[in-house]
Amino acid sequence: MTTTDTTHAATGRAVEDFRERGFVHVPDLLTADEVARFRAAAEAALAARSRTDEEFGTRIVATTDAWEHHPALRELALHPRVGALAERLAGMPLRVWGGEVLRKDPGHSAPTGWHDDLTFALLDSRLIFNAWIALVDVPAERGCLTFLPGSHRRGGPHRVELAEHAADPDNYLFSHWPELRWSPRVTVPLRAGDATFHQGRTAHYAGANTSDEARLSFLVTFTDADATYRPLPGRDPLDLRPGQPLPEARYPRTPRNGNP
Ligand SMILES: O=C(O)CCC(=O)C(=O)O
Repeated sequence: MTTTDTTHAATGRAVEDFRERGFVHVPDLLTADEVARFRAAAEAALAARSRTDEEFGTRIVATTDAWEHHPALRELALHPRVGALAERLAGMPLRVWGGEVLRKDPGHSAPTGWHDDLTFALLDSRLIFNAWIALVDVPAERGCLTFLPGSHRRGGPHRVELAEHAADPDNYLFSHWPELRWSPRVTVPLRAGDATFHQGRTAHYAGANTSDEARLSFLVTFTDADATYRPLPGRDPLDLRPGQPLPEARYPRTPRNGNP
């Protein structure tokens, strides 16, 4: 399998989709060999240490800081092909802010409710976004992501308080921005090795896994290089001061693969 030519992909529709629609589907981001290797690393990382999300009710099984503890997953989070594409989509210098394995088990999962990632982001940033990389085929019934195109451009506050989400986890976006309920929804099934990139303000959702195989993905979170730490009420997990720039040693600039 050939991988996406990031130069080609990111100079045309991909950049436009990411900026105008708030998300983009990138086929063949990883080769088949890479998928096999990173999938094995992802399974090993989950077996070593994982937790099941009960807070948001998604029952996603996730790692904690996997990209910092597992060399192969660090390689994926800092993959030059992924980083170069991310910078072209963003049009600005970036840092890697996180890299985690996510698994939704068949028969024991729930939908990931409608949300935007900014609500939970521990950053003041010009741009924060996720690359959701499929490590197995993820058709709709396995719980791929669904987006509201253009929702990142909605008016109103840039982000709402975390308490709004806590008060009404599945509906807080629609309560605050009622027009979103009537937006077209775009569901993006992924083949193993494909990815979607979505902005932190883009409303999205994922279905439960109703298939008979696990949904396995790797999530890389990027932020603009000048972002600063911003704890949220009741959530201040990092050894950083509010307003502190992100330390390069822990949150490195995205490597690039030679693309200008
Ligand atoms: O994988 C999921 O179900 C949710 C992922 C998500 O919300 C995200 O990548 O921002």
